Amino acid sequence: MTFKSKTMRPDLFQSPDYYLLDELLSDEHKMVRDAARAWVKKEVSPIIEDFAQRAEFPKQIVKGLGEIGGFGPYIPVEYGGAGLDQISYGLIMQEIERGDSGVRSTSSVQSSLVMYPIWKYGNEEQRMKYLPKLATGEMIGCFGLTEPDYGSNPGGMVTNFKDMGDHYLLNGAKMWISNAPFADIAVVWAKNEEGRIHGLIVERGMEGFSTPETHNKWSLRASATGELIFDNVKVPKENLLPNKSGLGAPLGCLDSARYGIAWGAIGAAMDCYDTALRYSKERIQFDKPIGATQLQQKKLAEMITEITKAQLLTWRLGVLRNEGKATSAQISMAKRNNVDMALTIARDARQMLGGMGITGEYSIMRHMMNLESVVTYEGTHDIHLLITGMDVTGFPAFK
Ligand code: TGC
Ligand code: FAD
Repeated sequence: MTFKSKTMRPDLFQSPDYYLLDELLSDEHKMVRDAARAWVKKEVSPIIEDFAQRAEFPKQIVKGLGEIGGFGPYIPVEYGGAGLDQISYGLIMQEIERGDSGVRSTSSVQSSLVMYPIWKYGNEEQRMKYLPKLATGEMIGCFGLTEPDYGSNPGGMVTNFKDMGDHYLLNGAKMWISNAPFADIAVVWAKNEEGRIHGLIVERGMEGFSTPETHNKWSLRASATGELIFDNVKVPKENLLPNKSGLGAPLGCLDSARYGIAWGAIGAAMDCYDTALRYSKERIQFDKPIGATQLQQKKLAEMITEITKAQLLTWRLGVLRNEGKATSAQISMAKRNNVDMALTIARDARQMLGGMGITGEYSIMRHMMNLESVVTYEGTHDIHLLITGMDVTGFPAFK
């Protein structure tokens, strides 16, 4: 289906590269990034505002997301992934989120929260059964960690399973789950009878498993969010992920997703900056472009400074990830810094457009509202600060 936006302007995006970061990228990085950028311009920008306004996920982009490496960019080719390095993965997330954080959410969940645990913690049968279909988007997954009473503190979860001899019996509920309403499978974290956390693959159609949609969101409207409800669900024993258990298992997936979000947030920030910069040169007030005023230049100068700092931070983190040296705390710092940076830029950019900034004709207000979820999920802004605090002092201040 071709769908032309009734509201949004043509996508004129030009990527800022103030410190010539392109010189640090390989030809492959640039090729992957440019392909993702071209795809977003053609397939996401023209339709996304209307889908967000209608609070609908644009299902028609799923196949294309798979083709640009948006599903499992770093998963080995033998399992259907793109076999790319961590910088290519980050650049793909940057470009997708430049289009919309909700679309990047779908990509993050599928790649880092569904494919990653099946690849890392699953057995060979599970890898071969699920990964190739997830890589193309033929199958969509979701990740159930958060519960109504356990968000920042997932270790307290009450969702549980009992060993019934020939199957496991799963009970409990998950909340705020991206992709839940249409996912074919869910990677669900639950406690066994000893209170140890394990990952289980739950498939749509299993009796007692339902996924009601969460409505009335003002943020991530083009991404579907829902609950996962387990009412005596019989899960086959072969669906347990055998190779890692404990809270460290889901948190390990979050490391990969949070890293992608650190790059993604730069994309949203670049789009807001680029839009505000163009507008400031065209909009005339008091007989001159608003970009010729000191107050608006201050905003733009601070935006490009913060984007450049975030680009450098994140590129270095990508190098450390490629070398297997990045720590969870380093990832937390980048996620926290970059999302906060993007949110501040979105708010300033929106003001620079005056009244036009609140309309769907420009992407800024949608980015701004989306980023209110991004600053909350995958660990809130404050939780990531506490992770950094714990890392530098050695004292956990959560409890
Ligand atoms: P704590 O005692 O510190 O740790 C428990 C075990 O986990 C290990 N660990 C990690 N392992 C891998 N990666 C990490 N980032 C890890 N952080 C900790 C740790 O070493 C320990 O291992 P072991 O072997 O000693 O048992 O755990 P805690 O209960 O004190 O909690 C720590 C805290 C608060 C940092 C953690 O729970 C946390 O990160 N909370 C935030 C929750 C969160 O981020 N939820 C995200 C849900 S998924 C989501 O939002 C998807 S949005 C998707 C989208 O649309 O993009
Ligand atoms: P709470 O944990 O109740 O936090 C409330 C406030 O208290 C926050 O400001 C927090 O920073 C603060 N706080 C908490 N503990 C402390 C402390 N010790 N010290 C100081 N301050 C503290 N989860 C999934 O499992 N899968 C998904 O796919 C998923 N997708 C999501 C999609 C959206 C759109 C949203 C909004 C959320 C999603 N989440 C998902 C859930 C998300 O990870 C949680 O919302 C997040 O971890 C915060 O949990 P909470 O909402 O329960 O807030």
